[in-house]
Amino acid sequence: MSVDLTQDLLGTTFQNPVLLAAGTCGFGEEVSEVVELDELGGLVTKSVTLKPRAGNPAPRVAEFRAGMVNSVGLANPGAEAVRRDRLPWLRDRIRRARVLVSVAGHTPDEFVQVVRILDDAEGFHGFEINLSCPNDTRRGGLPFALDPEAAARVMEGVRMLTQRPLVAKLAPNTPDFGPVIRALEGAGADGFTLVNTLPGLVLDPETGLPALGAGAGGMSGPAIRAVGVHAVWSAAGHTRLPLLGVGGVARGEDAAQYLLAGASLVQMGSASFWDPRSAGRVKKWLEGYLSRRDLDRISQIVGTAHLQRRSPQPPESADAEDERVTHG
Ligand code: RRO
Repeated sequence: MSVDLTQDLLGTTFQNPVLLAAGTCGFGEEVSEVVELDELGGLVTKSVTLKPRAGNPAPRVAEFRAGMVNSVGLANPGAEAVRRDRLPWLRDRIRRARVLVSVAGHTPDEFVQVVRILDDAEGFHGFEINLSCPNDTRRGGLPFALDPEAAARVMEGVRMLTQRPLVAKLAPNTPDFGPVIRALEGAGADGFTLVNTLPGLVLDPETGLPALGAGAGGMSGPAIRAVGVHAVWSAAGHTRLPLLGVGGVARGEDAAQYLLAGASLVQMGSASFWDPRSAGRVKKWLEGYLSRRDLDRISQIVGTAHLQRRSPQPPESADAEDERVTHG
């Protein structure tokens, strides 16, 4: 039986729900030798700032058993160069995958200026507004996503400039997604990506120094999957706007968790660094998953975990007891 992996959201159709996450595929061209980009649902570019940024000192990534940390420091060529040198490649080479351009800045005005420069260019569908970079401390305070009022100022500014879909990328380290989701929805967001990396530190016990040149960084990979799935699950209780899940998706089973929790799309980051073909495998696994369940459309599973929530019950059988111990 053939199954339908398409997802309709953000004013377009994604041919399947598997995207490459911001910061893991450059502007597409960098990975085009090893990834069949037009087979993906889409990709999100490296975050673009107003001026070029050189980024942080090396090493910029370090692995550990359950994932990796990065502190790239927003290295990118700046908005004018992205418009001139990068978007034309995407316009000419990408037909079926949908492209979101990630936008970052130190101030609401920087986001506005980036969107102003890029908005009428070709080669992309919408913007992912990165309100949650953990490695950009120049603002001196919290990432925008942890300050609902500041986040809303960014969103209001960019909303006034563009008709394109605006997806806000949120931070994982918040006790409650409600306030920031309400603020951003009120300011005109069209959807949410959950989650960016979680602040983390890896030390080298031999040198006593951080493994990353910049010190601390953002943690990603399998270690944050349950954090991301929980974030999507919580966000689904606060909004009916579409959700994009990201964090530790390496296999089809991981993507399925995000979809069941309420994500319409998933993004892959660290896993596609480690194996560029992993996105293709996730897609294939999802097809088999639907067939095994006699379902014909991927949209049928989105958010269904909320319908099936088990009410807590005391164990009645030996099996139930086993289960409780296993998960305890
Ligand atoms: O460039 C980075 O260091 C970076 C960014 Br903009 C981000 O959003 N998340 C991350 O883990 N690293």
